[in-house]
Amino acid sequence: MPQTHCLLIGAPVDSGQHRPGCLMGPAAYRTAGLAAALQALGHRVTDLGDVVCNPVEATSANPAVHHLPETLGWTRALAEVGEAACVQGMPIFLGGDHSLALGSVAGMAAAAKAAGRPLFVLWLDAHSDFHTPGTTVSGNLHGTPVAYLAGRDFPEFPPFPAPIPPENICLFGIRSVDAAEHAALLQHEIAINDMRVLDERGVIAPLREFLELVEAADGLLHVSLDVDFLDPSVAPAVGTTVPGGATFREAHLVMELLHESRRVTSLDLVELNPFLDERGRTAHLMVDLVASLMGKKVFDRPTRSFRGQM
Ligand code: B3U
Ligand code: MN
Ligand code: MN
Repeated sequence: MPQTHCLLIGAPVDSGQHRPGCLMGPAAYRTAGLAAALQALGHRVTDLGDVVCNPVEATSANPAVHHLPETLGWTRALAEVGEAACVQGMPIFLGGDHSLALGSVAGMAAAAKAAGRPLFVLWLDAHSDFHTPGTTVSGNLHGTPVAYLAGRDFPEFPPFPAPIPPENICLFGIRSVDAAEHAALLQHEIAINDMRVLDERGVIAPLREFLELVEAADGLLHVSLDVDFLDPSVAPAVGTTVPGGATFREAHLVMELLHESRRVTSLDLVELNPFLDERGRTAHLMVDLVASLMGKKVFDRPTRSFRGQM
């Protein structure tokens, strides 16, 4: 099994929403043993520590938008750290709320552009996060990163380095979409695997379809895993719980399929709020999911499927 150099990037971002606690996320992942879990799988781990945010003075035309200077500061800092890290190995961003992906994906897009490779994004989330700073009603910028990476209108932000074509974006697990996001999504050819689709087709077929596109294009794949992708019964430590999410087993299966694809080049772990956790169970589940993504399995079968061996 080829070893990966995993670069842990602490992103204690709390400014993309109102409920305090996500800034404790990086410490919770470290406490739950993320580095040891990766090392046990044979990977090399470098913990780059926590990134520091220098706010950038700015205002938004939308008065609902809050903490814009902090979010701009995180976006810039995380894009820089991420772009530098991905030439050494696989950046794993330890969030922090989902606004951190404004920076993490910008860094990956800049690196992909420099390498002349197409970037694909898999968004595992209850929400579509497709607001712009102009359309958000809550003013919570954690609801905006997919729109930013798709190249929508973000006048307050640096231009996205290389907007990601809609067919390279896959939303997976969504079940909460605001009216403005819904209208905008209909204008884009983004694959929308909402829970209705996953209930009917399961997780395997839609995910394989997307992974085949990545493979055919020899693409890089960024995975953004929001805790609320999971059902709140298995992952309670999140501010915006939405019932009807992925089960424990579905989530592991997604991670195992991603591992088998050998395509994942960067990862966000977002929205964990350890203050809302029950004896660390959500943090531990997230660490276990990363382990599945990085090759942990019950039986180490050499082939993609079991069929050939039966
Ligand atoms: N779409 C809503 C809710 C939301 C988005 N992302 C999260 N919640 N976690 C909003 O506020 O933009
Ligand atoms: Mn999200
Ligand atoms: Mn979400």
